[in-house]
Amino acid sequence: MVIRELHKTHPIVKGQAGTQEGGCSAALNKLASQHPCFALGKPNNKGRIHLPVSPGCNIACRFCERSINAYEQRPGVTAEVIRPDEVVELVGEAVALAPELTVVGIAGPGDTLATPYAIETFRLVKEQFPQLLRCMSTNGLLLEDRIEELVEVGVDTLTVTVNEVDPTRLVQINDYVVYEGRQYRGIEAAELLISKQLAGIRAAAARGLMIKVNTVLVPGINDRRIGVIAQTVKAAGAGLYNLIPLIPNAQMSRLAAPTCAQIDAARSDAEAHIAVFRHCQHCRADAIGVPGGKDYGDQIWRRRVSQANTFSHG
Ligand code: CLF
Ligand code: SF4
Repeated sequence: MVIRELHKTHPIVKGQAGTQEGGCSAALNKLASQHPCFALGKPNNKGRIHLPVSPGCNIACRFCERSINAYEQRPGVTAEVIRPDEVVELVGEAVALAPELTVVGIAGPGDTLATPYAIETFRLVKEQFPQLLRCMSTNGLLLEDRIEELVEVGVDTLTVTVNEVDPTRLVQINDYVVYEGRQYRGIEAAELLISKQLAGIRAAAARGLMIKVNTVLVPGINDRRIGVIAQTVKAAGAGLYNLIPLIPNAQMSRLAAPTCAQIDAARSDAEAHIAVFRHCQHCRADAIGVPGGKDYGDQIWRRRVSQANTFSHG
């Protein structure tokens, strides 16, 4: 029922069959030409609009530094956080300006499931722009718990960030986890996060969602573990894998970013187990346009600011 409804809206994901290998790769091939972050081989020149509606988070990655500014080009940064009731106008404006847009994504600046706004936003986007793919990025802590709602609001593609599958290493990357009102630290937190992420991937795959896993490549912690991580998430139902090189920030500001050789080696390790996406641009949480190509962010956000000023002085 769910898969049928999804196909009715997006014929390009027709044939997707959850964990079944053949169906999964057929869906991946279709997405490869329509979704900028599922392009295998060359970039496909499609675009995404990120809606920065999710300010909070329920875990603490040691490299995370969420910021409100207009200049940094990295995840976790947005010029402003917007409300779900602002998105229909914004997406309408972006679609009129940018014919390349095929995807509405929500990627922060915090976690999309730590607050209710992403699900609320996808519900509105599904009603008003059914032709656009709906893409959500999450740390996966609440993925299994919220999977039915995600299916209901028509999320098509998911990115789950899994930085380790060994709790003794994840403790070096993750500071704490807050789940059901309780804070977990150390190994207990790492074990909880890993088990919730893998259960979430399995649940999403069983519902026919296409899943990409992102791993932040942290030299000295997980750079030699990418084969095991890729193999584990593939077995759970992920169809695609992407490495995000560490941007040294926050508690990890003294670490070195991975070298090109380390990134290449890690991608090869992953590719032995799962298809690898190679065109990631470490997008801002409010990015609009083609990743690595034409960018409409300035036009859209500046216009909003100038309209707001006109209104307030007006
Ligand atoms: Fe956005 Fe992420 Fe969806 Fe793409 S970005 S939520 S999957 S629509 Fe893409 Fe940007 Fe890399 Fe993300 S290039 S950071 S992988
Ligand atoms: Fe930051 Fe994302 Fe990690 Fe949350 S899940 S702490 S927003 S990097």
